[in-house]
Amino acid sequence: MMELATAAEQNCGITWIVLNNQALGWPQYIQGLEGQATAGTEFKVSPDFAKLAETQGCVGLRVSKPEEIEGALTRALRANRKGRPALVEFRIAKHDYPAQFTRYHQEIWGLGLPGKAAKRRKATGGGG
Ligand SMILES: Cc1ncc(C[n+]2csc(CCOP(=O)(O)OP(=O)(O)O)c2C)c(N)n1
Ligand SMILES: [Mg+2]
Repeated sequence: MMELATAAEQNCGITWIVLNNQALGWPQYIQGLEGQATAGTEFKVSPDFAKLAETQGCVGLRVSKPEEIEGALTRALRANRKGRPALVEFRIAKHDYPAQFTRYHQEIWGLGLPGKAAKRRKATGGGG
């Protein structure tokens, strides 16, 4: 996170996009696919990234609805043009994966299919 202050110090015209789903979404998705408990992958508390950016001299913005996207990006780019870095935090859905994503895990990784995943884990020494 200290790069925020450095970027402000150096007047960098850059924007960070943070996609915050308050989860380690992919691992949680795999836990679900494997019928495991979804342990340690979901967080009730996460930093307010926009505020965090503000405290370090950057412009911090938060997007919670699609109609806020354009305004936030316009503001971020306007700040960038003046040499002020910006961070835009998008609050996004936890799992928004297409059906092909499940097929990929099943066919390539053997996840969610009894026996197959365990065999693969043994062969490769893990995953992720
Ligand atoms: C350097 C490294 N460490 C650990 C992992 C294992 N890993 C894969 S996805 C993931 C969690 C990613 O969480 P996030 O960035 O919030 O993305 P999301 O899955 O929610 O889209 C982890 C720890 C990895 N791929 N690379
Ligand atoms: Mg995440």
